[in-house]
Amino acid sequence: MIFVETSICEVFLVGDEDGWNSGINFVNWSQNHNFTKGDFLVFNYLNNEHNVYEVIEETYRSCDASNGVLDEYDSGNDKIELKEARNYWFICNVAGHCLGGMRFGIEVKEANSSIHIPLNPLQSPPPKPSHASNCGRYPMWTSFICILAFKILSH
Ligand SMILES: [Cu+2]
Repeated sequence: MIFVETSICEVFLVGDEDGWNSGINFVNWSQNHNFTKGDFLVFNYLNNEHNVYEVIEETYRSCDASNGVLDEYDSGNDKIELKEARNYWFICNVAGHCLGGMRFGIEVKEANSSIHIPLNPLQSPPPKPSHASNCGRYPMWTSFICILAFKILSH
């Protein structure tokens, strides 16, 4: 398999099959993935129980969203494109949830243009259900199919 990294995106389902919920260690989750500019995060949750705030680091640390809020999402199925190579910080702003662990920060890196050729493709791990590739360069409906595909895979 040969692919050019700049032409793909990955879609990360936050919390994997558990989704964006209480009782999950999202710092652990975030540390198990590498994020590249152009990738997407998908937050799945019941929209009357949680929400997603993109905040500055200080707000992430304090869990006090009275300031430092960059964006708010509450659809229950929020797909957020990581458009810039920088740090992103996310919290749930339902009372107590951020302090209870519904928060994480990620470092989004610039895409590099190197071509990857796995030395032994037969031993490559199978694709994980939490991400799908080849979405970024195609129209939105293709991204939707990507999401659909990994939703089906993760059930
Ligand atoms: Cu919450």
